[in-house]
Amino acid sequence: MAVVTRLTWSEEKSLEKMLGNVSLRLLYKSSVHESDIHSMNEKCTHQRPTVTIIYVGIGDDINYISKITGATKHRNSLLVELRTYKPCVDFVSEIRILLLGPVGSGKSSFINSVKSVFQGRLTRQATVGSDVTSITEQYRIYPIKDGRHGKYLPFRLCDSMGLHEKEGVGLCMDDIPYILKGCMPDRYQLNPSRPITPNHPNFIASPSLKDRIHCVAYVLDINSINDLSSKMVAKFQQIQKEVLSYDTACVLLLTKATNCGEIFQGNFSNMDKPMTSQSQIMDASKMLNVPIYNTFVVENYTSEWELDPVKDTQILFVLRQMLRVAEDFFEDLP
Ligand SMILES: Nc1nc2c(ncn2[C@@H]2O[C@H](COP(=O)(O)OP(=O)(O)OP(=O)(O)O)[C@@H](O)[C@H]2O)c(=O)[nH]1
Ligand SMILES: [Mg+2]
Repeated sequence: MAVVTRLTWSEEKSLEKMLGNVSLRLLYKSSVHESDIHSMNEKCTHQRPTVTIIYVGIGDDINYISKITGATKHRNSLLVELRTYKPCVDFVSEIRILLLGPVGSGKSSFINSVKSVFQGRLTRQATVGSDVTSITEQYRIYPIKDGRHGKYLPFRLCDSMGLHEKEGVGLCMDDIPYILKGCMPDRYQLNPSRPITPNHPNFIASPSLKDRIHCVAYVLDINSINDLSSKMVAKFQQIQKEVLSYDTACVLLLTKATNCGEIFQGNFSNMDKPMTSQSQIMDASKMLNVPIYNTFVVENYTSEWELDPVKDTQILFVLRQMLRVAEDFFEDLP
């Protein structure tokens, strides 16, 4: 087969013009030469500067490209909004969001996901894993940095030990009011059977409004909603009463969704494999008594190497909604 370019004469000329009036010569064509990166390298190294042209097919590829382009635009506008975000009241410099949920529901992974989007690369600062008891054993208040050398953004994500249906395992229920009020210091070593006391040397005795939790996110694995034991549901109800008594805003975050992009666009059709459905989301919202408009789905970064604009968009959208819900809390203050 002849080694001739697929570019039309005018495409070739405009490419040459774009590159600074150079003259192009075809060195390698994957349909003629061996179609692997090594043979391409062999043909093209020790040559003058080279240009690689990749043709994408029509159909699925076009849909994929338009999906990624749309998501990238949306992601970038959410990033701009969150980078310039300021709490609506002067007396609170930053919003604190607490993640509460069963062991292994994806709380720490969500924090890593948010941090990653702002860093522009995947970071795994919060320890993540799978065990019957919680992997997270310290109470952590994570700041979010805009880029590796950027400023800190005015919101923090608070990570805690996972809840467990058994007493004496997982986050101690008596710790929750102290966390909500802002008495618990960063890096406090949680003890499932012994709550923090005001005698602890780092106990924050007189927390101000800025130290307290402004929004609680109940985090649940969407695939295990129907497996929640009655004891766990009872624990949630107890926590919700507590949260309500402090007038703290709350949202429900459903993790491990499988088709976030589609859900995000309100597209629940065209599902040829078992995927997260609208009814799963509605069941979870009813079970925890959190309105559907404050119920969000997310697919955290877990084993990926690179960021994905569709995932980024979903993660930033959820974060933006959490901040909006927290702002409603301030509006309601006496
Ligand atoms: N597929 C998938 N896996 C997830 C997602 N989020 C978390 N995981 C996985 O679920 C497991 C638990 O995640 P963690 O982030 O450690 O959960 P956690 O709620 O912090 O758990 P504890 O600290 O033990 O209470 C890990 O193996 C994660 O990789 C998600 O959205 N999708
Ligand atoms: Mg954790």
